[in-house]
Amino acid sequence: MEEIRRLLRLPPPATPAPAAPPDANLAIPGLTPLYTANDDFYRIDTALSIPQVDPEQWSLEVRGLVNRPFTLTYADLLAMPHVESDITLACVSNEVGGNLVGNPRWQGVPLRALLERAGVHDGATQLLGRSVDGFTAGFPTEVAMEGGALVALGMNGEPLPALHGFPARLVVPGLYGYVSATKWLSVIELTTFEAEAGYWIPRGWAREGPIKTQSRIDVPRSRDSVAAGRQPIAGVAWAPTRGIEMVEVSIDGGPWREARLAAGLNVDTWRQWVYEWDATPGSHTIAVRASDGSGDTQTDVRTPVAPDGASGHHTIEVRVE
Ligand SMILES: Nc1nc2c(c(=O)[nH]1)N[C@H]1C(S)=C(S)[C@@H](COP(=O)(O)O)O[C@H]1N2
Ligand SMILES: [Mo]
Repeated sequence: MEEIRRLLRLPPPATPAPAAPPDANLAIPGLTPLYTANDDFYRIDTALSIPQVDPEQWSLEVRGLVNRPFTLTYADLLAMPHVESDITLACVSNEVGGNLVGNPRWQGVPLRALLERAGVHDGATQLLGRSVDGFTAGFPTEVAMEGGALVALGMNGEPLPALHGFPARLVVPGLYGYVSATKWLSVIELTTFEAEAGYWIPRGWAREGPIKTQSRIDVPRSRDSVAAGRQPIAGVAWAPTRGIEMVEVSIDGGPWREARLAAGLNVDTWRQWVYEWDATPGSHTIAVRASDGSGDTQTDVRTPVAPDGASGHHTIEVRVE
């Protein structure tokens, strides 16, 4: 299957993503890159072996509470106008400071275009994605209608890697993957939340999964030793659909001081940030918090990842020599 995939060419997007502004990338060693490479992108799978889907045998069905159900082949999807967009995807199981988050450039067909073609009934409150492997994930139909959500066929300029859902998956800005990002997608079903719950819901996870505003310190690493003097503290912060407005850093429980934000790509992606610290010898605690476009600032209340995502400030310890 990898042979077939490697020979495929995605069409040039009818709506390309804007080029990243040059000041979206802070050139700081150790800082997370603005775009996450496919090979570095985190993976979450319930399937024990990765589905190997032959795109010639595969199809995508849109059905359920719709006026005009239909089925598309991979060739049909390639022939439709594609949109390119940068969307940060995060896992609900990401611990504060964790790595289960990434920011690729996706390419695909707007989910809304498929729903408009199908004619969704008023009572269809839930859009449930079904995978060839039996996985399901559901989210409010109105989120799909707001636009931004994609049936993604491409990731960073190439067909989706098998590990990330080839030939097609859903990507929905602002929602954790467990309620939205169905890989190896085979059915888009318009239904209700009462009729059927997605895979993770009866296993103790919240029915709705908006991504919480989060920030992470990448530089320095926790328990690093650094030299006294000017030392950048840098990382990324994300609040998909709301955008990041401010990032602040606190040293040893002192006052919150504003970090410098790199330019943003759009409200759906993470933003790099840096704070120039005048490091003095000794042991120090560094904490970060972000404020989003709704004017909300990250709470310092620590909650576990279940049922709806971790909260709290990422905090690290460093030694200054
Ligand atoms: N078919 C299928 N799709 C899935 C999953 C899965 O286990 N199976 N995991 C979901 C979860 S929990 C997340 S966070 C994202 C992760 O996508 P990735 O593996 O490409 O990072 O995919 C979602 N889609
Ligand atoms: Mo996840």
